[in-house]
Amino acid sequence: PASDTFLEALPKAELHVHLEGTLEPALKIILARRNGHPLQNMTEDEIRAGYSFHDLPSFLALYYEGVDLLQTEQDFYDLCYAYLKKVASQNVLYTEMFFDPQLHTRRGVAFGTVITGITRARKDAERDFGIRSQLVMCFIREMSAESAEETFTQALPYLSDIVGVGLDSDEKGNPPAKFANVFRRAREAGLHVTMHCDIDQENTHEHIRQALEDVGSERLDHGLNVLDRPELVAQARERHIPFTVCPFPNMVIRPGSNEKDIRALLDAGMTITINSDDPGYMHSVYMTEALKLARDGANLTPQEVVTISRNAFNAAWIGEAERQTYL
Ligand code: ES4
Ligand code: ZN
Repeated sequence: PASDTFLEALPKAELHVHLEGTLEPALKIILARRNGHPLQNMTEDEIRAGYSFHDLPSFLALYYEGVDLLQTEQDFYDLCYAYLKKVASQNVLYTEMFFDPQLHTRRGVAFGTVITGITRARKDAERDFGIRSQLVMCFIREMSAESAEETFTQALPYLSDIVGVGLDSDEKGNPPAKFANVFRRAREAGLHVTMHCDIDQENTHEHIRQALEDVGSERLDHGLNVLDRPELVAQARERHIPFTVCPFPNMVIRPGSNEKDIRALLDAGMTITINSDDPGYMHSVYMTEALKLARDGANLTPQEVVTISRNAFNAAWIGEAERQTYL
């Protein structure tokens, strides 16, 4: 239909995608062959058949299995280059990509291997497809605060390649305040700060409050549970906090969310963006498909879709001169 041409052609920015979550089954097989991993004997369909999740822990189990296939600098290059090539074809002009260095360093892959491969892919993809990208380093919230601190120290030689820090993985029992010191260090080093406040987590309202009031989060990744608390809604509105909404995991983890929550966020005056999250594990729902899910779920008008897409360029961690080239 004509409206899908509209979504395809729309200039887009993505603010919530986990690079390791863009690993498609086809690339998994290539990496498994390259690195002598038993998964090399599976077909893409067999790999996909194992992809069912119903909550954050069951998703993370899948995601962590895939992460182990990434070994060499070339592996990280191929992962990042494939994602950027794919979304450039969807008219994504700019993307801020999360990566999870601790999932690699804890199994013996050097921090430098990870970031060097990714950075080289970013440069090549910009040259080849014109797509601009930046990196947001996430801390793994079920790992210790000390591990996050060590990771930040490892990142110091590479800070010019990192625009911000985030917080992801298992939220249960792991509030933002656990990482207050490392986020303070990151802010002092001039990095931006965001964090996941995932869907329907234990103590979610306290986590959102801490993110906004105690650890200086400039955005909320997911953050849907803000809707349960008028005082959090008011704070997010006053501070113009952008929400990175991800329609695919919404649909799986909180059925009806795209119908109800997206509209409720808009009605409450929240600034929302639409994003893919982990497209390799989510039926290859990249930006165009994520926008379709949001539009069809919440009955967004074309004007609302345009506004939401512009929100992402406005919320992007880029200079004003670059922003003007997109708007
Ligand atoms: C994630 Cl959706 C989501 N939430 C928390 N951690 C993650 N890591 C990758 N995707
Ligand atoms: Zn996420």
